[in-house]
Order: sequence, then C-alpha cells, then structure tokens
Amino acid sequence: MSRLVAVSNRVADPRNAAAGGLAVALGETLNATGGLWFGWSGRVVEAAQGGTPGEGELHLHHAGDITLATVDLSREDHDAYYLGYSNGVLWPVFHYRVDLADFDSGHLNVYRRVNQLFARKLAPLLKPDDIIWIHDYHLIPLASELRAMGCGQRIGFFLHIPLPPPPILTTIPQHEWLMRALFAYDLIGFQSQADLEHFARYAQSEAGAEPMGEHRYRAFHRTVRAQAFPIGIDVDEFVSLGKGPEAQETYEMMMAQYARRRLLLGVDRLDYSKGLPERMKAFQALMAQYPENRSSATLIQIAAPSRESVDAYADLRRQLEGMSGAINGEYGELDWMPIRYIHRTTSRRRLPGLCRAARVALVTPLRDGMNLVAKEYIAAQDPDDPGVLVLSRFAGAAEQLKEALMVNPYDIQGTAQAIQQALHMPLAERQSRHQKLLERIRAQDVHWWSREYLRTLGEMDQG
Ligand code: ADQ
Repeated sequence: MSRLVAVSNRVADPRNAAAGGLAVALGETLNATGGLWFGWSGRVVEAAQGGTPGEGELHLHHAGDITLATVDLSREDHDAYYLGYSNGVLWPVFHYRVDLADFDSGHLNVYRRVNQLFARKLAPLLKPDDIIWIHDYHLIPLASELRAMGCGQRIGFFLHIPLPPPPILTTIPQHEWLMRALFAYDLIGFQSQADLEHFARYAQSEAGAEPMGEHRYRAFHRTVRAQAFPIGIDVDEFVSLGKGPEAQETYEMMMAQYARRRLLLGVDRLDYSKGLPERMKAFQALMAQYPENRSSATLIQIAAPSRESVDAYADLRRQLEGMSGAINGEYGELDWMPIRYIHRTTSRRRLPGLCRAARVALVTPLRDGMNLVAKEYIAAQDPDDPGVLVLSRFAGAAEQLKEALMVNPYDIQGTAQAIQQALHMPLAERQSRHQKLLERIRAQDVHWWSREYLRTLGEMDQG
C-alpha cells in the first residue's frame, strides 16, 4: 500500500479528539501507511523577528506512526496568501459573491509564492510511490509547482467549497492560470454534481477540453479525472459523543430551560456564505405571520468567530448583533427572548446534546460546499422523536438530503412557511423523513468518502 501524503492549509494531530472531520477521515489511512501530513504551522513570524517573505522554517513532529510536517509563514506571506487571495478572492467568488471580492490587490503573486514555498519544503520529503492528496482552495497551484520540480507521483485534489459556473468563475482575472493549475492533478474531487458540471462546462467552453468518458477531461496537454465525492461525517463517532456526559448534560439543561418552548437551532461559522441575516429575517417573518409562535419558539443561533480581520466578516458581525437586538426588542417578553445569538464556538462534546434538544435545525446557507452541520443534526436525533431539518437548496448537502424541508434562503416568506411546517410536522412524518436521512448519511459517511477517493486515485496510472 502506498504511503499517503496529505496536504492542507492547517494540520491537526489525528489522535486529538477535537482535531475535526478531516483528521478523522485521513487519520486511519495516514496511520495505516505511516503517512505524512503537511501544511502551515499556524505560526506567523513578524519581519522584526526575522520572518522573510517566501521563506519559513520546517518543523517535523511525530504523532504515533504519522509525521506532521509544518512550515511557518512570514507576516507578509500570511496576510496576502491567506487573508488576501484565499479568503479575499477565492472564497467570495467560489461562493458566488463577486461583489465581496478584492481583485485589485497584488495578492496573487504571494499566493503563488507560498505555494512554491510549500512545494520546495514538501518535495524533499516525498518518496517515489507516495500518493499525495491536497485539500482546498488555498493550495490549488501546489501540484503544478510540484510537477515543475519533477514530481511524477499521483496527486489528487479535493475542493471543499463550491465551484461556481463559468460566468462567475471567469470574473477572477487569473481564472485561466488557476484552472490550468488544476489540470496538473490526476484526480479532482468536488462536493457535488453541480460543482462537477461547472468544472466540465468551464473545461469545455474556456479550455477547449473534450470529455473523454470515464470522468476524464483533456486540456493543457494533460488528462485529469474529475468526480463528485460528497464528504460525510463520522456518524458513529457523533452518536457516541451524544452519549457522553457533556452532551447529556447539555441536552438536559436545554430541555429543562426550554420545557415550554420549541427550540430552533443554527450552528455556523460566522460567514456571509451561511445566510445568517436572511435566517433571522425568516424567523422574524415567522413571528409576524404565525403569532402562535410568539412566546414559544426560540432560535438559538451560535456563530463561531471566523476570519475577523477580513472587513466583510466584521460588518456581518455588527449586522447580526443589530438584527437580533431589534427582533428581541420587537417581540421579546419579560420571560421570553425570541433569539439567543451567541458569538462563540460550541464545544464539540456539547454539540450533539444541543442538536438533540432542537425541534428544528436551520441550515440555510446562501451557498455551501457541503455543510456538515446538517449531517450532524440528523445523526444526533432520537429516532423515536426526531427533529426536522430545514435545509437550503444551495448547500451541497441538498443533493443527498432530499427528505429535508428544502428552502430557498433568499425567499424569506417561503422559509418562514417551511419553519412553520417543521414546527408542526406530525411524528410519523418526522420519523419517516429522519430514517431515510440517517440511512443516507450512514451510507456515505466520512470513511466512505476517503476510501472512495483514495481508491480512485490509487487505481490511476502513475505519472
Ligand atoms: P465550514 O464552512 O467550516 O467547512 P461546515 O461543514 O458547516 O462548514 O462545518 C464544519 C465543522 O465545523 C462541523 O463539524 C461543525 O460542527 C463545526 N462548526 C461549525 N460552526 C460551529 C460552531 N459555531 N461551534 C462549533 N462547531 C462548529 C468547509 C465548507 C463546507 C464543508 C466543509 C467540509 O465550507 O461546505 O462541508 O468544509 O468539507
């Protein structure tokens, strides 16, 4: 079995319970193959402390049989690669928010420079028959930089965020360079069929690629395979977390505190792609149109702080604070506040308890690669008395989770109606929808995802 080399912007120790989904997904194969996980160390070195652009110290650590290799970044590199290009251009445009992209910056050169730095540090650590799996939009050009240094290993890429259709993608001044870089991979994985179709359309209309059957496309003198591999969660792990003391305690506390109320729950990173203002407006419309929910329905919205030094995120934070205050002012009673807005991360151990206590989950992004919260909510439910998932049709998860109540988050009235339907859905219907949803997330869980991806990449010819 070839050694797995995983590359992502951030690296985590898979033995750590809070390491997150990617660590769980990759941990098994990394362990089994004595693998290497490479990425940014999370350390930013200021110029005054010797942080030189294009340079960074390499650190090697061992986590059991896995080697963790990380590189520091200078302040200038971090700001332009991470904040400027990855999160200031690629994140907004890939989420269809051209209006929020900052194209004027000269950040592209630094984005490229950091990818070259990573390639320079990674290449000497590679063995000839390694399988290399690179993750996400920060690292699109990494394979082409490795190829330029003579790496002939099989290299795969997985895009965790959506790929927009060509009219939006082509707003990026360097779209051709980016897409050409994708063709340096052997296998490109997307979250959904929609993303894959956008790739195929771009390849054909902009790069003159011919589909060659078997998910293969040829352009820029290379042939790539492109396919959808919807990422899942570790259902068993989430279910067993739900049986743990923190989750149980959270569940009981919520049930005691909201004994007479119906709980609605939103759990997100504070990000403009997640549709949080629209969600609050839909909740406000629910109060206005269906007054029977006043004094009874409570929305708990947890928004974890994220990328706070990017302007669009600070603006959103202020907007949400203003909106939740206004809705509470308008509808609140002495003994009831309609919205509890919490700008904090919830501990992973408490999350299943919170999910189980909620009668309705609102997962209503304006655009999302997949959205794992939707799957976590399903996994956390009591099958005998499950809650209802209200899901945006614009989340990648919508392609799989057909039995959710599907909404268009831009349609505030329509979303309010769906929330009303969710709050009053009969038990038998809740059970039958939940059962089908649970089957789906079990059949395509995170282990299925990494197995399928790595099997496909492993079966490809080398070089
Ligand atoms: P994210 O945009 O971060 O990920 P998502 O998939 O919803 O979005 O969440 C990832 C994880 O973060 C989940 O396990 C969730 O429980 C946790 N999380 C989110 N908000 C939290 C909060 N407030 N407190 C505690 N935990 C929280 C990107 C893409 C997604 C894609 C994933 C995986 O944007 O579309 O599903 O990668 O590929």
